[in-house]
Amino acid sequence: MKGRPPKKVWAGAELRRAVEARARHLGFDSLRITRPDAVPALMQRLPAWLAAGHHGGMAWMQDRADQRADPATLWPGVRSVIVLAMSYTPEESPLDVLTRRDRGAIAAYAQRRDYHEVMKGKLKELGGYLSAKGDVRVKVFVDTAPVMEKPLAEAAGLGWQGKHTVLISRTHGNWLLLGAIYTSAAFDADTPEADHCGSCRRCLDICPTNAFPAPYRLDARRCISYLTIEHQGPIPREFRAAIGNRIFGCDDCLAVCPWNKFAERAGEARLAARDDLAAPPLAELARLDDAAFRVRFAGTPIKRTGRDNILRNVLIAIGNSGSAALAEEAVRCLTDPSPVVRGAAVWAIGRLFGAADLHTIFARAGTDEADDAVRGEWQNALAQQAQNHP
Ligand code: B12
Ligand code: SF4
Ligand code: SF4
Repeated sequence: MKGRPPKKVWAGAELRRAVEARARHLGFDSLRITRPDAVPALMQRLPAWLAAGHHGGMAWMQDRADQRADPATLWPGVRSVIVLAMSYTPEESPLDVLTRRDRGAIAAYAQRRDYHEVMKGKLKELGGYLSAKGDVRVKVFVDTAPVMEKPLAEAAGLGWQGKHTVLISRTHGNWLLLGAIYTSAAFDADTPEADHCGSCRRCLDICPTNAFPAPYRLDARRCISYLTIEHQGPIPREFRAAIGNRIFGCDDCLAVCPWNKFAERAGEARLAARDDLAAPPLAELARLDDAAFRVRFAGTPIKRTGRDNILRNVLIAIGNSGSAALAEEAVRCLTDPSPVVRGAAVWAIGRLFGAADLHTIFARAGTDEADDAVRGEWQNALAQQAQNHP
């Protein structure tokens, strides 16, 4: 009896071509390959960043830092790292919405389906394909694993880390989302991309909170993206005015990068932007309870930040709006069950009402406040008014 012909196992350039074709078919815009030991500098740079406290409250950045800095510590079987990118070039400049003070500004990457969901499925599919065709082992990562995607992408030649620390490609600008596949397959590594920032410093100069202690370094504690997405509890007062109407993330340093003029349009339909997230009215967002919040932001990265933190951000935007109509929304939020929401409402009211009104509102809705932090916000708001109108 004749057996089946032995399964053909692909390797090297032939395997790479097959994987590249499948990646394109799946909607990836770029694929490059590097070796796991391609960025030895990470072993010093990540600990230095952490030691400076630049990760703020993101304690998970410290967990497994050794694995983050070294792919082979995360998975000893890795011989090649495949880095993939999907483009999400926005249709309009993300800076336009910043002048519409009654609207919320949402970072471009979050105005669409959660890329974790979109990319994870596709990376798994690609990893499965590679594993089957090459008879090799694979591990797939997007964002949440201890993998440093930007330096690996730079080493693989997908682009370079600009002075704003984000990866820029010559064909897609900085509007790229990254993912990685670690594999036991031995591929030839691609050539790293060189730095093309030159003397430009537009991204450093536009940052509203001065979050870059030096070019190529970011202090996340000062970054509006961190403050509005990751930070738990009240946002430090010193940053609230500078946040403006940004309610989720910030695109300022990305939007001004001159390399974006070469950005090709996004190809992956599942990453198409949702119109209702381009400039949502703050008045609408301030009324979202937990259930309505989950419906409104279903499937987007915003959902993970949670209703209370988003309402906190919305109230800060209201405080920066100068709008009497929105001031009433802030007054309504003084009875919100969440102290972080009430505290932000007090700050907004302190910015939007004069001294007499502020005292009246305090007498009506502030004297019974049980939460220490919210009481502190009242004291601060009343003291500020006393200073402004002695
Ligand atoms: C933590 C994190 C954040 C933090 C910290 C950001 C940061 N710059 O590290 C916060 C919450 C602020 C954030 C914000 C954003 N993020 Co984010 N984030 C991450 C995450 C999970 C880890 C990044 C990390 O490892 N940071 C640690 C630091 C140490 O790494 P680093 O920036 O590479 O640091 C380098 C420099 O400091 C440099 N360096 C240090 N010393 C020296 C000295 C010299 C001389 C030189 C040249 C360099 C140098 O070397 C370090 C190592 O390469 C990644 C996903 C991932 N798993 O990689 C996404 C990721 C970086 N984020 C992403 C995005 C889209 C954003 C935002 C644009 C979202 C938004 N619009 O609000 C902003 C961008 C803000 C900015 N300017 O960085 C994308 C970026 C894609 C890309 N094209 O690069 C990623 C890759 C997610 C993804 N899967 O696509 N993010
Ligand atoms: S995302 Fe915004 S706040 Fe953060 S570094 Fe860039 S410009 Fe500054
Ligand atoms: S804005 Fe200029 S300095 Fe900043 S990343 Fe882009 S090219 Fe580099």
